[in-house]
Amino acid sequence: MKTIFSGIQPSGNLHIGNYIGALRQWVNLQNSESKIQNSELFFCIVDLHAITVPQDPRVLKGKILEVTALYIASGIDPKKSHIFVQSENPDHAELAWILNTITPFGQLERMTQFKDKSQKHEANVGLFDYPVLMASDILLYDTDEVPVGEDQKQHIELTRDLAEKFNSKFGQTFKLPMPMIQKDAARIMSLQNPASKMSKSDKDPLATINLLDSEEEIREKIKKAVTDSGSHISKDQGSEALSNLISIYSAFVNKSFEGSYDELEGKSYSEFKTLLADLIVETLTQIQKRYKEIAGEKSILKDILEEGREFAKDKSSKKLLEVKEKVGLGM
Ligand code: AQP
Repeated sequence: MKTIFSGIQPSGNLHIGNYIGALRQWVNLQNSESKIQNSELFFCIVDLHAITVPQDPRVLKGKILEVTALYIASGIDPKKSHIFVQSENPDHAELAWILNTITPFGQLERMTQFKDKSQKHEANVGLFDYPVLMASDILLYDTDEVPVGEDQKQHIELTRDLAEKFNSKFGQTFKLPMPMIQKDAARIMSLQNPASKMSKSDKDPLATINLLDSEEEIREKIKKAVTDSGSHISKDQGSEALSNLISIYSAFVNKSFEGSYDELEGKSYSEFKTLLADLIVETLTQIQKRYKEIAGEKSILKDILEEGREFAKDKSSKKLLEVKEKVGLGM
C-alpha cells in the first residue's frame, strides 16, 4: 500500500504556482495511482497552517470551501482521493505538540520559509512551528510520498529527520516520506519579480495569475509580465524572467522545459506571450466551468469533507495512540 499526502493553505487565492507545483501533480498521480491497486491519497486543506499569518476569520471560512471546490474542479475526484480540513482532525495538532518535544530549536531557525515570512509578518510561535505541524500532517498517515513544489523540500527533509529521531528514541513508528518534486517548473516565480516566488500573499495583483481570474485579467497579466531587453526568444539570452514564462508554458503544454525552449526559439516576445495566454486561458476556463458547477453546492462539499475527515481520522487516531503509548502518555 502506497500513501500520498499533500495540502494547500486556504490563505488566499489559489494561483497557477499552486496548480503547477501541487494540484496538477496530484491529479496526475490520482489518475495513474488509482490504476495501481491499494494506494491511498489524502489532499488536505491546511487551515491551521493558514492562521500562522493573520487571516480575516470570515474570509478564511469562505476560502476553505472555495479551495475544496477548486480541488474538485482541477480534477481531484473524492471517490479516488480523501479530501478533508486539517482543523477538523485534532490529531494533527496533538502529534505536532509531541514532535515539538524532539525538534531542535536551531533546525527550525534555519527554515527559509520562516525567515522569509517573519520578515513580512510579525513572527509568532505558530509560524516558527509551521514545519513541525507539517511533519505531523505527513507522519500521521504513514505517507510514502509528498507531491509539493520545490519551496517545501526543506520541510520534508525536517519531517524525515523527526521521523528518524522518534524511531531511534522510541522504536520503529514512522515511515520516512519522500518529497515528490517535478523536474521542470517546480518553482513558479512572480510575473513582476522573477527573484520571488509566485505567492498568494503578494501585494502586487500583476504578480500572480489566480485560478479564478477572468480571461481579460489573464491576458493583461501575461502582457504586463516582465521579460528583458531582448525582443525574440533565444537560448543565448535566457533571463530569469523569460525562463519563468517558458517554465509556465512548458507546464501548461505538458512538455519539458528544454523541449519548449527549442520549440519557441526565434518567436518574438509578443507572439510568445499570446501563445502562453491562450494556453492558460484554455486550461483555466475548463477549471472555472467545473468550479461554477460545484462551488454553490455547499452541502455536497461539506459531505465530501466529512467523508474525508472520517476516513483520515480513522487512520490517524491509530497512529497517534501508538505514539502516545510509546512516549508514555495518558493513564
Ligand atoms: N510559486 C510556486 N511554484 C510552485 N509550487 C508552488 N506552491 C506554492 N507556490 C508555488 C506549492 O503549492 C502547494 C501549496 O502551497 P501553500 O499553501 O503553502 O501556498 P503558497 O502559495 O506557497 O503560500 P504562500 O504564498 O507561500 O504563503 P501565503 O499564503 O502566506 O502567501 C505547496 O506544495 C507548494 O510547494
